This record gives sequence, C-alpha cells and structure tokens, in this order.
Amino acid sequence: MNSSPRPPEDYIAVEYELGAHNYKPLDVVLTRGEGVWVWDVEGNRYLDCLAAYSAVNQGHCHPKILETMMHQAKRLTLTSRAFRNDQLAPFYEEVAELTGAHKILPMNSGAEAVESAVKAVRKWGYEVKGVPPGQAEIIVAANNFHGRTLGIVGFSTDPVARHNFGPFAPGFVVIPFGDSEALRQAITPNTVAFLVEPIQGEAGVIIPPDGYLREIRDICHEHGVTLILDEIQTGLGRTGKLFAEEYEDVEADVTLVGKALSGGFYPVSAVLSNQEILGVLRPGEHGSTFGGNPLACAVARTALKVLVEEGMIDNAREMGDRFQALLEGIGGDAIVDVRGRGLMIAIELHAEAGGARRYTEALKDRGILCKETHTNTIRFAPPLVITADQVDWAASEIAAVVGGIS
Ligand code: IF1
Repeated sequence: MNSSPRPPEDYIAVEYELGAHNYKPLDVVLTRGEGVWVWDVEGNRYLDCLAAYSAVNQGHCHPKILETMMHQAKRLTLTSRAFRNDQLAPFYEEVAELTGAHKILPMNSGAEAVESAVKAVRKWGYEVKGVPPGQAEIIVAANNFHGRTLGIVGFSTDPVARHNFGPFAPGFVVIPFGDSEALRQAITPNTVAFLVEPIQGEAGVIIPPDGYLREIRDICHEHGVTLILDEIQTGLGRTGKLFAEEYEDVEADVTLVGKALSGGFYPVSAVLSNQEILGVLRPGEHGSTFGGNPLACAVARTALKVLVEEGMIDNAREMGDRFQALLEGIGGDAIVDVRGRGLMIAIELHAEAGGARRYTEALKDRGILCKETHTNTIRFAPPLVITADQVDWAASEIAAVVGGIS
C-alpha cells in the first residue's frame, strides 16, 4: 500500500500541478495519526491542534472505531436505501438515546445535513405552519459558516465564499449574531426557522452573550419559528458538553451533527429532530446514495460509544479550562483575546502582530499543527483525548512562539 515515502516537496509539487487550488495548506505532508499525534513523511511528530476542524474529537485512528470499520467493511458497506440494513435501526436507537432526538435523518456531509434541514423546515412551513407556497423565510446570522454548497453560500456573508458563484436562492434573512432582539425584529409570518451556530467557529470562535441561546429559544417558541442549531462543529463534546446548547439548558427543534459523528473515519452527518418537522418528508422526496449506509452507521455507533464511555466530553471541559487558563497567562503584547468553550479555543492577535499565518508556521516548526482563521485569529481544537501534560506542553510552545515573534 504505502510505497516508500517521497520527499515532501514531491507531494506538494504534484498537488500544485494536478489539484484545484481551493486550499492553502501548511506545507506539512502527513502520513500517520494516532490519538493527538500525527507524523509527516519525514518522521516529524506534531500535536494536532485542529483535529480536522473537530471531526477527529476521538483522536486519530481510534482503535475501537477502526475495529468496527474493518469488521463492517468485510460484511456490508452499502445497499442504498432501496433496501434495509441491520445497522440503521441500532444507529437510530443509540442516537435517540444519547441526544433525545425523536426523528433522525442520516446524511453524509455536514453541508448535506444543513441543506436537508433547510428543505425540511421549508416544507414544514408550507404544510404545517401554513406559509404561502414559495414564501418561506429562514433567518441566519452574519458571519455564519454552514458549509460550501451553493444553497449555503447563498446565505453566507463572506464575500470570498460568494464571489462569482451566483445567482443564489432567495428566502434568507441575515441578522447580527448574538443579538436576540434583532431576531425578534426580523421574524415575519413567513419565517419558518432561525439557523445559527451556538458558537461561530469559522468566524473565529465567536461566543454569544450569556443568555443568547435561551433568548432565541424563547423567541422562536413565541413566534412558531423552528430553531435549528448547527452543532456540526460545536457538538459531540467539543465545547465540554455533548452539545453547546446545554450550557443554557436549551433544546433546539432541529440539531445538526456531523464531523466527529464518525470520529474522522467516514463522512456521516444527521438531522436530529421530531415527527412534526421530519414527518413532512415522504418516500421519494429526499435522500442520498450513501445516507444511512451500514458502514456509516456502524462507524458512528462506535464513535459515539467511545466518546461517552471514555469520558472525552468531561475531559474536553477540564482540559479546555486548563488550556485557556494557560493561554490567558501568556504575556507580551501580541494577544488581544483568548476565548473558547471546552476545547474550542481561539487566540486573537493584534493586527500589527503580522497575521496569524506566520504563527501557525512557527508553531508547525515546534511540533504543533493549528489553523488561522481570517487574518489575526488562531484556533486551537485538539482531539478531546488530550492529556494535561500535552496541554501544558502545547501552551508552553505557544507562549514561546507568541511571546517570541516580535
Ligand atoms: C472546509 C471552515 C470549520 C461547519 C459547520 C457545517 C459545516 C461545517 C459549523 C459543513 C464545516 C469545515 C469545512 C472545512 C473546514 C471546516 C471549517 F473553516 F470551513 F469553516 F470547521 F470552521 N457547519 N466546517 O464548521 O460540514 O460539509 O464540511 O462536512 O475545508 O471547507 P461539511
């Protein structure tokens, strides 16, 4: 399988020549992962402080998820939903038991879960709420990130995500994030949903004011608007709770999950909701080739099992608090702000600090992989299995770099 590794510049040159340039990755060519660690083709080890944007919460190549994947892959991988399989029902049962969902729609990518939720709440609006055909409105937050499909970038406020991809679908209203009064003002009789991340990830780990989730929950209840919380990045332990909504004891009408739902082994996502909303979908009205396939369901079942049974959610809260406290203690004048919940953390740098990218490059040279978002923010989101010693080491390296670069 793995022929002898080529020099990293070889891989980079081929990617440059043959690959679309829709990313600007760090020039590190990874070949192996285990827990919080990844290794490049030259044998250098790195602490992964991105965890594939929270898709590898359980740590790289978790042995139990791998075992399940290998076992299921030898038995049955894909049948299409034209037939039934023996993994889907147990997946439904275990997801319902863990999350409280009463109806579940299995999909593949996070964006597919978002698009599926948009379709379902629009249909709910027409068939249950009584919105006139074609008039459904969905409210979204400025600086949102919900994926890269045409429907989703159509309601993005990021010019880079939208440039030259139009025309876009109508029916979306943008309000400021974190302002519940703006939500109340934006609601009309045709509003069917408010779609929002509990914490905005790509925007730079933007945490809303205390009470915001509770307020938007109440406003949506008052006005017969469904609350869709996109927990694709914040969910499944990342913020130190199973779902970020738990910090304000809120329950969304629709909760979206993806990424770590498979522990990084396979694209698995789901729309978690109830009969009133997902009951509007009837045979032949929605689906996908791979949605709910036996391999995806088997992998997801084990990914959820180890997340809970190995205490990863509590560890995320404890290690997140530790990590944030250490980062807040970093001196120097480069850091404007340290913010986060659990192990969803960001450092915002002063504009004159020269941009976050140079810090991620310097951290790579010290064995830490992380990602900048926008110009001056670095995100830290290691796998939830990180230990106190690893947190302490990472924080000391970050302090050396952030303090060291003038
Ligand atoms: C890339 C960003 C993060 C998400 C939320 C839905 C999706 C995502 C809250 C769609 C996906 C990924 C996309 C990935 C990088 C990463 C990302 F930088 F693009 F914005 F995490 F912040 N909702 N986020 O974060 O899920 O379809 O990707 O499975 O390279 O585009 P997906």
